[in-house]
Amino acid sequence: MYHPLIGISGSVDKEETQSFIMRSYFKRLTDSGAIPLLLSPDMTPEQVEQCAKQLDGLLLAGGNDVDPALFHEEPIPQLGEVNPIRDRIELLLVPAFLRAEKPILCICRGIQTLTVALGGTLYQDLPSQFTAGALENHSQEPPYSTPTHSVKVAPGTAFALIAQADMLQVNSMHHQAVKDVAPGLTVCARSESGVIEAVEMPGKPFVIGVQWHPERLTDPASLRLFGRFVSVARENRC
Ligand SMILES: [Mn+2]
Repeated sequence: MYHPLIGISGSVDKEETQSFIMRSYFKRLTDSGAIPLLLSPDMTPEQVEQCAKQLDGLLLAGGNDVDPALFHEEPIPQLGEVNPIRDRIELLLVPAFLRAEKPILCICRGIQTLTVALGGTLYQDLPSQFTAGALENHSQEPPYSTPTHSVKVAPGTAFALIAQADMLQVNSMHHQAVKDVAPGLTVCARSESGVIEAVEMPGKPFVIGVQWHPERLTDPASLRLFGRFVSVARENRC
């Protein structure tokens, strides 16, 4: 069986000496039948275009905050660490993989990057900016394999077909979240108090972003999310 090649955009440390990825992304992709490859954050636009053509899919992983300048806001005091190297490469990767019609799975920071890349906005910090009702705990302590809040799945979405449930129990390690959904994206899950927890791009074979960390969960819906991503990546190639 063909093992699709999945490019992963990883983290760059503060000192800008290391590119790295949490092993749980590698492990879940490998276990799902893919071959994950960590991408260089220093590629030129031309190199990114070639990646999008030759790889079978893109995973945008978790990490630090997205620079609010990218959605035309001043930083608030509660903004966390940002990284211009990572912001730059991901804002090249998203449109290139979309143009190439390749599947994209966006996790945590990934849903935020996808949103900003397509013209949406973020809450820079949920606890200080999300005022629409009581908040669930979106910043849980380890172990991250334990769900901490529920999400309501929007019926009729591609994600609902994968989730096969009206509600999911998810983990939560984020203080930012999608505020204004980007044009072309649809909300497919929200927390009880209305925080956007998943989006998708209708009309594409697989462009899904989730605010939680399915690579750390072992419930059937999380396994199916990776399974579907990898099978779409394989179908594209074969
Ligand atoms: Mn959450």
